[in-house]
Amino acid sequence: MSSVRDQGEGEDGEVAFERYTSPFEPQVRQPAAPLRIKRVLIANRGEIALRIIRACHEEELEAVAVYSAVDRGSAHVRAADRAIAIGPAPPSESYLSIDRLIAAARESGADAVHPGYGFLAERADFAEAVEAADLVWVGPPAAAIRAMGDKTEARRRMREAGVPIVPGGSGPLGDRSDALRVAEEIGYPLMVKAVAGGGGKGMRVVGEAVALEAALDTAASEALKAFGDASVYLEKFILRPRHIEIQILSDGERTLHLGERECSIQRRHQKLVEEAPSLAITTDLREWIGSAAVSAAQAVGYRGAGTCEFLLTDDNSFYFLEMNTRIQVEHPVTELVYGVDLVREQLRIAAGEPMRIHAGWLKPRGWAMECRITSEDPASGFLPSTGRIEYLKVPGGPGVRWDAGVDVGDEITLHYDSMLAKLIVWAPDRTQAIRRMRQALDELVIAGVATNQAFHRRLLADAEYQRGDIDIQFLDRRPDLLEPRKDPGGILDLAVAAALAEDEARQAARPSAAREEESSSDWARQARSEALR
Ligand code: MV4
Repeated sequence: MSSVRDQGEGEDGEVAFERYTSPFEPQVRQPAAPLRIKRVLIANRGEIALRIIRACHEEELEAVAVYSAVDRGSAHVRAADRAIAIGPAPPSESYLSIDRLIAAARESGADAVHPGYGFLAERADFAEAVEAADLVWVGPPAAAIRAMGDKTEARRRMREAGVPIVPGGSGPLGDRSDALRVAEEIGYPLMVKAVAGGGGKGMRVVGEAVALEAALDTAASEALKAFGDASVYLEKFILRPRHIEIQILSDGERTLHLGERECSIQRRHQKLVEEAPSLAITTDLREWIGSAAVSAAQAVGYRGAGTCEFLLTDDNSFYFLEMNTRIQVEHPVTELVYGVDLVREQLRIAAGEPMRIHAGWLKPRGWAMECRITSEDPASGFLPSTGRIEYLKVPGGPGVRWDAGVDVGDEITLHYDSMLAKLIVWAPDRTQAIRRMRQALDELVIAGVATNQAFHRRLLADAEYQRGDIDIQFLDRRPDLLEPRKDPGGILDLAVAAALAEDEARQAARPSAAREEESSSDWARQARSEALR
């Protein structure tokens, strides 16, 4: 079944066999015995809660959902075996409340807790509270979360483990003269970063010495506001790198990597499209960065699924940035090219089972891409939009996966993250994956709330993107992809206004009984403006 020839390439590199749909096949063995956990509480909402519930059911585990007042009718609540109300809409009183989540686990008789991503996923104190309540934590050891959460501590550990880090300071900065001295050593341009940071908060680029003091002040106050810790450190600024991350899995005995994800397509630190593998990575480079990531995980005693983020430059230098000690939003692209269910492996590892994968079997096959569909309107600077999902047509067909936590009738509010769904495709190569994604985006219809769907269509149609000419500044250079086509003369707007006015005049002239209902005239209006985008 899985001889080398079947896997796509013969030993001489010739293509022996082409796969058109999914590479998902038994790279993993079937469970030998029931797991020692039986019932998992999912301390999350939306698509990741649903994703974890599905994995639980495949492992024959019961799934307990939790929900805030506005999530009572959500898909994750309906999919679970049981659901427990944990409070009102504000996250601080529900999905971020350690006490309420532990109480819900107790009440439901759960014996394990999966945090998903976001919310409490990377809070070492939550991991400890779960274990103190005699529950199995489906995540890495609290000590590993803590070590990676402190960026200068992480850098120190990485240096000791021989993992390449960005040249820079060895610890938090002291006073002004200390900062100037370290800065001269590193050279400009450099970056001021928050010790407690991550995800881009409390970060400043400094081009020359005169700008250092102001940058230190703003970074420190931003860091204090965001993390309650004002300490900062310095790093050399890496120009135009790619953002490459490596998926790690460890059962405490063995630590393996499952290759890279290319995450350079982002706007203001929010990833929009991810793919696996990366065009920038050869088989050799994959093993070099992969083994650096394995060393990084081992250096903090990692267990479970995790991701090491790297910056990769044009000359193939790579630098460890940080480790995300959780399952990530973009994990599906790795699942599709490696044929491994990462969430099931997380559950099995947490239950004390060995991983069912082996380094020798792990070889990326084909190409996977993910578009994050958010309720953000490119036409208004990506402002979050709200409303009821009035209509939803989900794309389908071979190699198309739709991971969503929302459904028709759901109200999209401003209480939670704006990601509605992830559209993921797999195809035998990148060109076909792009084609498949474009077709899926053409099939997708979401009405009632503005989304970034049109942005994804512009991006995937772009020649530069198709060539793979990307780095983390790609979208900064291409505002034309972010904003819909501008209509400088306003001709289109005028034409639409004239057509609508004429239409309204005609309807007003009709007998009232024949007049369309209000909602359907809104529909028509929306359809017209969509068509003209
Ligand atoms: C950098 C960098 C360039 N040079 N560090 C952004 C979030 C945080 N994880 C680290 N980040 C960066 N660190 C040095 N020394 C550029 C970024 C960066 C970035 C990194 C990954 C993905 C997107 C990014 C967008 C802007 C800046």
